[in-house]
Amino acid sequence: MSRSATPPLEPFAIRFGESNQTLEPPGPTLQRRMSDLAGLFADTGAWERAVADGDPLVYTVSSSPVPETPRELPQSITTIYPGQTGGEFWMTKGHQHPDPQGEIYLGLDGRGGLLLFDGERAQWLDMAPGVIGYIPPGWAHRSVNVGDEPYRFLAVYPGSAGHDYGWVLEHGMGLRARRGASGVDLVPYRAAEPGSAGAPH
Ligand code: S6P
Ligand code: ZN
Repeated sequence: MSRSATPPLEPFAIRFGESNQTLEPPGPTLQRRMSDLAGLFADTGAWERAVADGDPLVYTVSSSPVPETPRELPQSITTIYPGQTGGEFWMTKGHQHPDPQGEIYLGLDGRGGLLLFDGERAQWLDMAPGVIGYIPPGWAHRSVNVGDEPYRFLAVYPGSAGHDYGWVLEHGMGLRARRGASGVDLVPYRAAEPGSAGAPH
């Protein structure tokens, strides 16, 4: 049976797990380490050093069992750990949805930012517990932890939307979020520097 022919789920309740870290019942979970973020931080040398120095866990995504199939409405909790690489705050890879549809993020814990880019315009939304960030169709999105504690949010998105990570590697996100003297400095996007092997990542 093809995925699109899968019948819709039956109704069921989904609850936040302990400390908002998971959804219960749980679905798939993924972990992104520094080595998974090749080509995303502007300072490639700092990124290479961080990979060599323990390859830290940067973020996790814990989903409910609702599948990424047409007409379903999957959800996940992303936890981004605090840190900076080359002065740039730790962040998600960022992606476009190939089938452009809206998405919402609800801030749960910590302090973050939602960076949106439509290929020409960049927007930054401050995220905190209780704030809903709306992602309109066609805007690439990346989340950033700008605090000293884990930043955690719930995402709810259409199951048919898909995920395109190559678009962000090619086009960037319009801005970069760096730690500044008084908090967050949003600076114009520049591509990642070539790596120590001389080739761009
Ligand atoms: C899915 C939604 C989030 C992200 C998650 C990780 O559409 O936007 O669940 O997948 O925050 O970010 P990324 O860019 O690695 O998928
Ligand atoms: Zn998304």
